Amino acid sequence: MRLGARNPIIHAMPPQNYDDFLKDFHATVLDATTRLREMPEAESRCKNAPDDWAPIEILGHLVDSAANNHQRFVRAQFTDDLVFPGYEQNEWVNSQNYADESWPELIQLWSAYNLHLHHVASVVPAAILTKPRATHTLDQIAFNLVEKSKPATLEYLIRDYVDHLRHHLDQIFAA
Ligand code: NI
Repeated sequence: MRLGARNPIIHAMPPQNYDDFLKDFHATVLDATTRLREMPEAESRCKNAPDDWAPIEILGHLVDSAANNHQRFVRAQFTDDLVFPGYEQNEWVNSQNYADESWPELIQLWSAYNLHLHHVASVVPAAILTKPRATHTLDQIAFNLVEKSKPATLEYLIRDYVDHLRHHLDQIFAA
């Protein structure tokens, strides 16, 4: 479901190489930006059920995800571990009242933030990207969780971020 659902633990990295992954991430952001702009503002505020997020709230959640992961992607470059706090997703969405924000402005923010994260992801040195991190919290904060006993990498975290982003874009466009 939309709120708090987690995918089962997986360990396999997607078969795609990192350069192709980055190209697809960029294309996803540009394509979604176009499609979001085609969605009428009234539709962006429609909920399927009272407890569901409306599309504008899902996009707000993706801005929160971008902001939290921006911190993680940069901080991970100056530390040996991948220990990061999570964030209270529903409280973040509710407290910022995304449902009353301007739809075109939120699309612009989401799009620009993700183009920057694409840039950040493309300039991480390969040695830092693939360095195994024995200590991490990806058993709690990842979308596709990693067992505490298995090492994690920044590359995994970045790919996992985009996986989560696509999961929620699918929800928006399925509405
Ligand atoms: Ni989510």
